[in-house]
Amino acid sequence: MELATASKNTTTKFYKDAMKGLRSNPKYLNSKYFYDERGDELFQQIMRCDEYYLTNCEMEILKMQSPDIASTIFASEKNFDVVELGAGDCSKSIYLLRQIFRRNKNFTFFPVDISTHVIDLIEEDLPKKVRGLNIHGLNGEYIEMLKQANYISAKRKLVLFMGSNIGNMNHEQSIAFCKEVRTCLQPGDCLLIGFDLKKDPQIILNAYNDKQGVTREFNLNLLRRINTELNADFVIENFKHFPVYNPESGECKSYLVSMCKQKVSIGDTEIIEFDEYETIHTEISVKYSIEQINGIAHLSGFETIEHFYDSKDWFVDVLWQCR
Ligand code: AVJ
Repeated sequence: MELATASKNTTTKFYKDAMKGLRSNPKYLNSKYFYDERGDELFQQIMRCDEYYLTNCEMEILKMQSPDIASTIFASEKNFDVVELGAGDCSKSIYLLRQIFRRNKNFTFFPVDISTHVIDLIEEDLPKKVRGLNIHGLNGEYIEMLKQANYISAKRKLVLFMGSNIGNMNHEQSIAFCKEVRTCLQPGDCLLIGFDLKKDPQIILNAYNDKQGVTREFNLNLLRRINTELNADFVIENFKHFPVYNPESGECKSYLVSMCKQKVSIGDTEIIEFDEYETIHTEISVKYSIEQINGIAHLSGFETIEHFYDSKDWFVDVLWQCR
């Protein structure tokens, strides 16, 4: 009974958000809705694409430098719980979790994810990989679930926000978000954030336009999801996946371009009209300079403790501490 109500509410929020975006000019859809079961699967596939360097870079950082990262954190704080925002499959964070577990067996790991499916997988899988680890999965929005973790446990917190998930916010949103995270934390608490760095613009563009077309499928899947969950009739073939990267702003934006004049019906009552070549903006993935990253730390009330880079200097995990 409770489950049925919950899933109905999600659909309603999805409907409202989708309608708001599609009625706007220019049209947009929120990228958090990419991640239904098929979307999770496609993102897993993206992470295995040669062009999608982000995962490999951050994996290298966590594999090689987790002992350093853990020691740096333990230098100031010994008894904390770990909250991972957008935990995904934990394939990177597991290296750090193992190092933390070696130093303190009593902490609780709170993986947070927007996808129920992902949380179920973690709760089943992770105990097999780190035996004895306390896990408490939280399915929902980042800030709400961070508050939930604080409500469940009064311990000091290490918050992980990896994988360049922060890239899905524009500059203002990312500052507002870091400030909000800060208000949920106490002086001394830590935050480890993964930022994708500015680099050869072609390398960045290719990462969002892989040859196999997985990212294309991922982008188009959003329309498929609207078709099934919101009873719409998007003709998928009428839309083109089109990413652009602006090396000045560091913004990589993905669009779905309507390749003809068309009408789409959503639910029982709504009709959305598209002109030929009208766009739907579906995702932003921001790339940063170190100066910009340090600026965000300062503006949102954190002190920079250390930068952990991959060997190509393409990606950075920064450790911040609450002032
Ligand atoms: C999971 C948000 C980090 O923006 O790079 C990958 C999602 N979109 N390819 C990113 C994504 C298209 C990804 N993040």
